[in-house]
Amino acid sequence: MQPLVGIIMGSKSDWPTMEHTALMLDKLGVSYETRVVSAHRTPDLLFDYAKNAAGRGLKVIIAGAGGAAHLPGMVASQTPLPVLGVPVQSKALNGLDSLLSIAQMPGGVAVGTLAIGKAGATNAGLLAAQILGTHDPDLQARIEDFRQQQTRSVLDNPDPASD
Ligand code: RP5
Repeated sequence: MQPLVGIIMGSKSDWPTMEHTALMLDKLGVSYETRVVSAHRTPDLLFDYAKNAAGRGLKVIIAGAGGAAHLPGMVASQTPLPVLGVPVQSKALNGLDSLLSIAQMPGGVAVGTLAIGKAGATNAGLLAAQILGTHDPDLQARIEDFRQQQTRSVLDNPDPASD
């Protein structure tokens, strides 16, 4: 199936975080591809990937990176597609470095920045699906189902001390 979402990350070590993006897209039935693309170690690949993404049929790019996390911003500078950035939790600074590197874009180049770590990766998948859902009523219905299930699972388990 033609991938609609590109999930990229600065290192294979980001996968335990970014797999939560893939899991959410699986749950919602959205096609995607996954690639390691490093801003610092493979800059030429970054430019190729970003410049060719729209032409290859991708609609949204989700970029996860940690530390000096330039990947989302640099990708956003080279594509008209919406780019969502996931700050990966770093060892040295717990991901605050990643968050600020991704969030503090200069005006004129947009990156939609999510929360640090697993929650951000999960929500990046959800947000990408919601973006695609604006032109896909079936997908929008699946997102509604997901939210209703989530609500039901909270309401059906009101006692935090029970199993
Ligand atoms: C970043 O440096 C990556 O996104 C990763 O979060 C971090 C550490 O990379 P490795 O040294 O584990 O490859 O570019």
